Amino acid sequence: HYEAQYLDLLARVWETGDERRDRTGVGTRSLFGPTLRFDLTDDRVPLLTTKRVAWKTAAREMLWFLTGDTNIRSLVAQKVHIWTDWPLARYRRETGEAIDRDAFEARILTDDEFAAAWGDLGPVYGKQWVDWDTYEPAGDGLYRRGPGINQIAELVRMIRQDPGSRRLIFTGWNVAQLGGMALPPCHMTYQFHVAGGRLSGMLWQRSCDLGLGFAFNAFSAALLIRMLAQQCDLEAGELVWSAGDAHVYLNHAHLVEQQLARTPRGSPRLRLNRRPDSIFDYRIEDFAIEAYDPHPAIAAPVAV
Ligand code: UFP
Repeated sequence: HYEAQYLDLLARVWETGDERRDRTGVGTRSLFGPTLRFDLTDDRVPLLTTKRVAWKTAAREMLWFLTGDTNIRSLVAQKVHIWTDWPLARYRRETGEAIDRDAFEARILTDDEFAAAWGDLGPVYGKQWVDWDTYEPAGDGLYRRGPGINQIAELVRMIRQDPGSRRLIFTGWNVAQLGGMALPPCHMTYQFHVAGGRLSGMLWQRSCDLGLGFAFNAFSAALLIRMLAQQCDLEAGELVWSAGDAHVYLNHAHLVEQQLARTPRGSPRLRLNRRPDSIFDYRIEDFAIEAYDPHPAIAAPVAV
């Protein structure tokens, strides 16, 4: 079963990983440099079955990336709460106000100025993916803004025109802008490869929370490969997932124990219901998951 490699990694990190303090103060066990491979042919998708994964949330986030939006407002409007903790923490820190999460999200939704001031995450994924800043010399050692680079549109163009290219890459790791981001990209660099009419994708994730992040990151990457393949008239091949620091948070012991005690079941399929005009025109209704019969969800705290 495709999930066995993930469960093996989870066990290996938990049992042998280096235990250390981390940026969040929670503490992790960590291993460096694992690679997992997932078959994407015949609509296969690496959706975990040893716990229910909110795949629509991940899909909505992916669509949000592709719009270039970096404000949590449109996510919150779709009841996607995965990015709220970072702006909420900043708001509490900078104002000293002990606002709760629901009240914060309600204000983000109803108050335009508040959303603009507190809902933005800085130049995170979406900004870098579709509007990477450029600068042009303007004389006297000065520079002016050039047109933004849409890495995703460029990628689609390149896959279609030169599928044998070894430069089918996009990245969120804009070194000059890392400081302004609520969180520097975790799933940071994607590379693609076409062989035998199939598009495969590799994701390099510098940092992976195996208990929470992985389920989303692997599904999202597979979804993106499927959308790109469809747009380029290719079938999907394989997802190769590689991490730098792969870790389990010390407060996820219950999650590790429960998931390792469960047996993966079934092989869900991801169907694309429609072929939109471009990579930027997908909607949530375009995606369907079939044959998904997972074990129950497992709640676990997110380290901010
Ligand atoms: N993290 C993921 N996947 C993501 C994401 C975050 O696993 O898509 F946005 C986790 C990894 C790490 C934390 O535990 O969030 C980011 O912290 P740091 O920047 O210190 O690596």
